[in-house]
Amino acid sequence: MADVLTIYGDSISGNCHKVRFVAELMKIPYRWIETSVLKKETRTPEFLALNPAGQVPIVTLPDGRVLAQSNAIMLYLAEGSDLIPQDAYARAQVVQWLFWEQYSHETVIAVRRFHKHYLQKADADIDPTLLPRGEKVLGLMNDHLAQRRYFVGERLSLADIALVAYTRFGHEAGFDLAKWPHVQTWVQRIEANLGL
Ligand SMILES: N[C@@H](CCC(=O)N[C@@H](CS)C(=O)NCC(=O)O)C(=O)O
Repeated sequence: MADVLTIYGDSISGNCHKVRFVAELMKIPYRWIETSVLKKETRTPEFLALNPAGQVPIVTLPDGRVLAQSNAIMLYLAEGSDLIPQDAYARAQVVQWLFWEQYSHETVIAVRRFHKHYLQKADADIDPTLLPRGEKVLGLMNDHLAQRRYFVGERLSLADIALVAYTRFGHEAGFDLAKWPHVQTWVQRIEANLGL
């Protein structure tokens, strides 16, 4: 057992970046154990004993307890901070975006990025629905951000961190963010907030 938070993460994974971003914003000391998906390090018996789902990120707490799912980990680490609004409605709006990110955004942008950029597949060999679905996702975000600086309220929240994790790599998924200028400006703003 370590005496600090341990993050098992893959450096190429936006889901894993989310956890690191929040640990750093919260100034939580942590150690990072690089766990490569491409090298199948999420499939070893040791890793599967920690997360039977065979996915990163996971964290182990100093007392040995394990937590999986990037957005659940962010919620745990950010508990009590301004990254989670106190107002019940605003807080639920953040959670609304976290669910949308996992169901509608990550499953499109992150998946297309993985196939195009990391598996180096030709466009013709990638699920053809991902491109129009990604354009729809980015269009929805662009509309939302037209009059707003952040996804919820007037300040950085977990909604922005979850959504920026893969949006900032949109070009690697084949999406030129210049087509969605409010998204592009917001990505720059959130990256500045995160010190990137
Ligand atoms: N919903 C999960 C998704 C985790 C996920 O898809 N992790 C990928 C890396 S980004 C992974 O470990 N893939 C290996 C696999 O599924 O076999 C989360 O948000 O943490």
